[in-house]
Amino acid sequence: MIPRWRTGGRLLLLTGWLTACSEPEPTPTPDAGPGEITDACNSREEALTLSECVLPLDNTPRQAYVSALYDSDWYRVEAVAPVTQPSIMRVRAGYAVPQTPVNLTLEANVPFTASRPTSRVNRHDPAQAPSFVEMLIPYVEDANFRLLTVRDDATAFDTQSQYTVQAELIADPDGHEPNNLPPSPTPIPLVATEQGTSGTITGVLATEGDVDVFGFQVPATAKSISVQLKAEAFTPALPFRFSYFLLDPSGGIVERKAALDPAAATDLGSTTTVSSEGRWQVWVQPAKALDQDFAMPGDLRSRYTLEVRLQP
Ligand SMILES: [Ca+2]
Ligand SMILES: [Ca+2]
Ligand SMILES: [Ca+2]
Repeated sequence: MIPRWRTGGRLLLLTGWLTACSEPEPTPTPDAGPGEITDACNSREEALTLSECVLPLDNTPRQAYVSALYDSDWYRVEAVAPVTQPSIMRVRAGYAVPQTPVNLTLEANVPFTASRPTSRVNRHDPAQAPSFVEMLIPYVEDANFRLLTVRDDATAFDTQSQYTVQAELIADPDGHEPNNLPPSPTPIPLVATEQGTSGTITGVLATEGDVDVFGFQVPATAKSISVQLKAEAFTPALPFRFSYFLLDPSGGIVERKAALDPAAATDLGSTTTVSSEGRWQVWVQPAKALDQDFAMPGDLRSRYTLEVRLQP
């Protein structure tokens, strides 16, 4: 039996959802049961073409049902004003009810990463309360990177409870984005000191699949390169461990360091003999195996400091 407060909540939410739709909806018949829930935005094509499938980037909550076997709801995220600086789409989705059989899955393509979609799943015991999932995705103009799907991770559905999905635009706290690709590294300005030549820069692994690529020029007079990557400890712990690669001018990886504990402060370092002059690179990214091509989550707090020092 459904508790009365839960039924009332569902009716209230359904009214709000119908009001939010810009297109006229068929009026439910008085005896409309859960099996007659209006379901829209069921394909990639609908998300790309129908105004009712737009999720505005102003955190307006959108409510709907995962209401049938294999129901998958598609949304197109649209900025409400021109985006003029590197920005992040923060997307949240979940159920605000005490119970649902749906393991809500939020899926999206992430720019600069492997072409298959990235997903976050709220996998929970059906008797336990569900929670929300969140993704931080770099904002790009390409509509294919602003498509989201909401579904169950298997075959469950829920005609009693609506999920909520909402998206907002926030500034990327990393001042050097986009720098995920080797052709566009962020230059580290080097300054001569008595101990040698060095440069320091900061960044944030803020988004899904974030890689921060830095470049610096190594002259023939340099004999060794020291790299140091530092970050404070975070509570709760970050969803990743920091790591860096040092690459020589040919693109070969000559150093690879990874932190061990995501809850501890990061202090990684290496000293490498210079094999050739030219532009060397440091890639800062979440630690993962070389053969793992999925996108790691980002975290808005994860500011780090990277120092490069050249010794004569
Ligand atoms: Ca649906
Ligand atoms: Ca970054
Ligand atoms: Ca980056």
